Amino acid sequence: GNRTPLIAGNWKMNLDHLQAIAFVQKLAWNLTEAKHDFGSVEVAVFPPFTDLRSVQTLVSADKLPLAFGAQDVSEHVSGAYTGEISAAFLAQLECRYVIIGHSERRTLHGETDEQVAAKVAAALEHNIAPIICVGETAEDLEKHGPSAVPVAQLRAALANVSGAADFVVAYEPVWAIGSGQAATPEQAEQVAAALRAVLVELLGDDVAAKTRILYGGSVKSGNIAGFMREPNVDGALVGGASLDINEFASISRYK
Ligand code: G2H
Repeated sequence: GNRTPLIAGNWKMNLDHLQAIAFVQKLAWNLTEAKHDFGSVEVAVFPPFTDLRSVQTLVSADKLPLAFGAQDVSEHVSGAYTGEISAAFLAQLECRYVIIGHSERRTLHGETDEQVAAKVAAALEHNIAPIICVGETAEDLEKHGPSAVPVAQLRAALANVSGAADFVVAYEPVWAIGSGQAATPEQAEQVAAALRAVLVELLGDDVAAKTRILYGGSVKSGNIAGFMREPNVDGALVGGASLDINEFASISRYK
């Protein structure tokens, strides 16, 4: 297809700002040494909020070919929201992306579909591309089949989106997250195809054709190639394996 694949490293609550600087420098060096073509496979990291200023400074000073973004954003503009981080703040830090609605936010912090939709709108307002996470639990899978819950979550997340919005979708089956038990490429493709059909229906052929759909959940260097062969899978959201420089570089160089 004509979509540039995206390999995204979700660090979760790992690597402090000094570790982040060393990590990003080494990752960029490793990939550059290996002559990675950043134009044909985009590589992005998602550090904790407190690392973003350091990463921004390093990336801009050294002109590193890496993209970066945040792991969450507030749905509010500003005001009395203790502990929250606005999309405007992330835009000032030059975040290209922001992960929204990760299953850990939904499960551990009770984030609702409505909040996800509001966060998506807040990010787009500031020209930050949301990475909208959807996925079913093992129980959902048993009760409703493979794509019903992710499809419903995507519809809800796009409630405030119209026209040619720039965003990414990440399909992350909850049963595959951090479990070592990834979905099969066929399972990922089945749901990714259903999600793309939702994009066609809600936003039209052009948006559906250019929007990247990532697979996430126990992605490693040993299983990435299988996912990337699927026509509707355009990259990966990588958790645990994104914390190892060589492993993450190998995933980025799956070709
Ligand atoms: C899913 C994924 C990254 P992991 O949470 O978002 O993590 O690769 O560790 O399963």
